[in-house]
Amino acid sequence: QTPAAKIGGVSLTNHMLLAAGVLGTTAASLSRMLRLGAGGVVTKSIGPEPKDGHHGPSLIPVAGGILNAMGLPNPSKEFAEEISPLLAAQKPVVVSIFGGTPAEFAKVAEWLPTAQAFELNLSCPHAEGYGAAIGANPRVVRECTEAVKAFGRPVWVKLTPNVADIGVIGRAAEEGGADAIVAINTVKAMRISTGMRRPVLGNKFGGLSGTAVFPIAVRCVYDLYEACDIPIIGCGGISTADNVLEMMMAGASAVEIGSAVYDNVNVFSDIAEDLYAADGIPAEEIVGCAHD
Ligand code: RRO
Repeated sequence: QTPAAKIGGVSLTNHMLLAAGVLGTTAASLSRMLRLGAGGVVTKSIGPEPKDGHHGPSLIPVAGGILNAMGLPNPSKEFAEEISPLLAAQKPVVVSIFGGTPAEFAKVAEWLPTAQAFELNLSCPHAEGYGAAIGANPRVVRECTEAVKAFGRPVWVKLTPNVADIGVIGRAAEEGGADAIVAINTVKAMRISTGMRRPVLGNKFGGLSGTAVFPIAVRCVYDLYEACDIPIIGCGGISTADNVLEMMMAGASAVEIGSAVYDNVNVFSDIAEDLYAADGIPAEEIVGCAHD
């Protein structure tokens, strides 16, 4: 049994969404992940102008995960148009958007009048002028949230772990009217090639995802559950049903899965088999129970 769940204003077919950025760059791949068992999907982030991204190498496997500095590559308005049939079909598709100012966030939101919900990317660790560069400022987080909330759709705000107190940023999103918080985006990180004597990534540093960051994500969700009164969606290194339960115990009402999809495209249905065995999970008893 895979219970449907309404989280942060979005009706999901189960508690697990595809995280932004991973296999979310085309309408076809988003549809495929829904067919393969994702309870919802989040698109690759759409920005106010087309962007090529950083020069390579832009994604490398490291112990316990993946290090990336893609550089927010996206075709901007063209991608908004590409996914509009999917949105019109009322699929559980959350549209990730980014900008450098509240006005730029609003510009992108305006292209997507049929979006089920927006996920504001205020958390990419290697995006000058975007992402964590502005997502560490509570005032900016509140203003960007307000600017998109004005379109009358549910707004989720994805946060960076690369701040001193993630609860402060979560509260700023909540004050701006956010319907949910997503935590976490990738952890700022780098590797150096000892043979080449230079950083491996073309951008020098990037963001770490995968099982290595799971304990960081659990801590962030735990902190946010104490600080905020809106639903939290846990993200970061989840690859098993037990990881999903642990995230829920920290305070997550749902989760997003990214890196694990690279290893196993059936990860959603595989986890669902364990998570919903017998009578499913009593989510209302589990969420936040580690705080009791
Ligand atoms: O495109 C990227 O390089 C990227 C983004 Br937008 C993000 O939010 N997080 C990340 O690790 N990479």
